[in-house]
Amino acid sequence: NELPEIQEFIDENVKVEEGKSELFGVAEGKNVIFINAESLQEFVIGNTLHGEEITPFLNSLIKDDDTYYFENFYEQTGQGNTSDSEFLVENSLHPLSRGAVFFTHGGNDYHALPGILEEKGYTSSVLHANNKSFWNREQMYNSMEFDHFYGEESYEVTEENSFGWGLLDKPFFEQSMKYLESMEQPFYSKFITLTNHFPFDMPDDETTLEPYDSNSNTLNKFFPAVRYMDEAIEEFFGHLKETGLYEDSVIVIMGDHIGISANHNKAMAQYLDKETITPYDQVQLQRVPLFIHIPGHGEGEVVSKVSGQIDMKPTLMSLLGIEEDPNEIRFGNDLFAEERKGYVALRNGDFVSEDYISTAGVCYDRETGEEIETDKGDADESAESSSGNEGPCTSIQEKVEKELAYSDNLVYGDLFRFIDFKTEDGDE
Ligand code: GP9
Repeated sequence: NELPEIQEFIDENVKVEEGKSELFGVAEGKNVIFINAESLQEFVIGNTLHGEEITPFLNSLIKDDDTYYFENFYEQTGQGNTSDSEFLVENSLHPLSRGAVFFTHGGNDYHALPGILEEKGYTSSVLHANNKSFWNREQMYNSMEFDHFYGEESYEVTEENSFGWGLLDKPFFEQSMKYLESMEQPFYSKFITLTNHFPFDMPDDETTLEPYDSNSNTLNKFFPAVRYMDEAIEEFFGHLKETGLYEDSVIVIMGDHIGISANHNKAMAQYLDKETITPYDQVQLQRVPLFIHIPGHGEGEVVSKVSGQIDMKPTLMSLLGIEEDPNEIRFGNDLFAEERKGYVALRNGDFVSEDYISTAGVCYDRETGEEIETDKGDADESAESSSGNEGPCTSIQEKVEKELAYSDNLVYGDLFRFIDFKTEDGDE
């Protein structure tokens, strides 16, 4: 039975002296509107193309006192793309190193956010204008105890309002309002956007930013598609304000995974005005935006600490004032807590800590991108370092490997079956 060992690792390395953050309960009883922003990467935020802001609305949101914006927030997905990001958010567990956990372990027991929120009187739903069976969502949403799933058939999709992957995001948000308005409150609703999806094709009459000019058609088209997403989210905020739902809700906007792969590095280097995209840059490009917008809060700021998608579940629980079960298994932290584990493990075994970035076994200074020389085991140093090859990344790397392995074992062994959550079944 590996569970005690996993619990011990979590107590010592993840929960540490976390305590309650000052923001615990600040959004108690509020609705949570979570926008899973398809392929939205951090490098476009605050940036320009042809002298124009790419994301004017999101940029204005950063300046809004009601917004916490996390500028060093990393996506941690594997081959399951969007579904992996959902898995990370709902469970604070890692997706798998191969395949998509939504497909391979959709029938497991989990202790996911929707089920926890249900015990606090929340109704949960997913809204996504795509085929319900894609990524085996139907089964996995049941396992994670979502109450409702509004898929493609819940929307009126016509030739005029769809393109590429299907219903465009603006009519998607507009048509979703009737479901949101009729939902029992408080609710937790996740909106998964679709238009800003590879290959980033857009109808001409919806394009308000000219494409980029490089050898990558994909990167070129990415910018106008991102601009459309920015406009769609702005319109959605407008709908929320018109219906009065805005004041009673916390609105989270999170990029789900990268949109531009390393295959487009030449064009990416051209856009970012770099000679080349180094392995260090590649990790930094795994940053996706995270906005936590709390209307009326007034104390928002730009947060620079290192964070990741695995932190969303404990963060949302804390904001909503939900006490954690003593047996809670999670690999993320409340983003507003003082003490945190201090690193973000990426699915391929790379990691980012406050001071270092490690990729393919090479350790870099996170601020400067300079490679850090490791001790190659000089005779002189053998008294201090018995193992040789030790550098500042070594001890974190060991934790990262353990964390990923423990998370995998929980999923492969369906180990949540064996955990007695005290808050379930009216035990408390
Ligand atoms: C499909 C949408 C996109 O339903 O969620 O998924 P992706 O291909 O990005 O994983």
